[in-house]
Amino acid sequence: MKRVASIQDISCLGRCSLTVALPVISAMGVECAIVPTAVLSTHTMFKDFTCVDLTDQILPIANHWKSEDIHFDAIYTGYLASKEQVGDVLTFFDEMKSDDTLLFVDPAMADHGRLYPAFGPDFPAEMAKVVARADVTVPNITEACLLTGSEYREVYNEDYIKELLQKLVALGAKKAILTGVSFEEDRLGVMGYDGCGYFSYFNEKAPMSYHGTGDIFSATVVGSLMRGLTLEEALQMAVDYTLQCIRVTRSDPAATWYGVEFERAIPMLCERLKNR
Ligand code: PXL
Repeated sequence: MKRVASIQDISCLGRCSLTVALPVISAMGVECAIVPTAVLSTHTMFKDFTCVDLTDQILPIANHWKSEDIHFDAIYTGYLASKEQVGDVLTFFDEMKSDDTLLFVDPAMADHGRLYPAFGPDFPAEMAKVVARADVTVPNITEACLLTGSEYREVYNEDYIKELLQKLVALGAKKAILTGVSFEEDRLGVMGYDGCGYFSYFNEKAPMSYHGTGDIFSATVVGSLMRGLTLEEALQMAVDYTLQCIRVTRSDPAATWYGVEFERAIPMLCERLKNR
């Protein structure tokens, strides 16, 4: 069985980061070890959330695993708790990455044109150092703009997206995938660039947006890659699964806060992996 180490926070309630990555990756038949970057009572869109930063645990965990000769097929980073943590995450890569370890970086730090509340304006430059190491990175458009110092636009064309992708690869990422891309009113999906060519995949655009769907998308891409799908197949799987999660959640008005009911759509993931 393939083994992934996922480095992101535990938001105790709110279906995001590790409370999504663990069940989704496990359901896909892949082991998911975790390195919690912080423990929060909820994600940071709730007010008055609690947070304990676990920066001081990252390297002790890496050192112990190294002494046990643990091998990871992928290291998948998401929400990091502070800019101080970035250096330790990069050291974690140096310690734990083998030649065949995929570095998958979701620079989860912003959406809808704004940084998440816990981060200051100097955070994106630190996150860019993590993105620079990625084999695959999956920012949304806001994150890509912050990482590359580009102007954020809500209305854009294909040239704008291609330029952002090129800038992400220029940062050092081998392959960049922009999420939340839409060129037609009722279609939403991803566009990617691997340094040579572009690829894209779109499905229906749901009318509502929900918290944590980016984390569901990333976990599904990681799980799919570990199960042997190509990157393009993995992106299709992740777009379709994320949409399915939204479809099964639409009737719940509180879901924007508590995340999508991804649990109810897990059978779809298993069904699509059945014959792999
Ligand atoms: O879904 C991304 C995410 C992860 N972790 C925490 C967050 C967010 C988004 O707001 O606050 C703690």
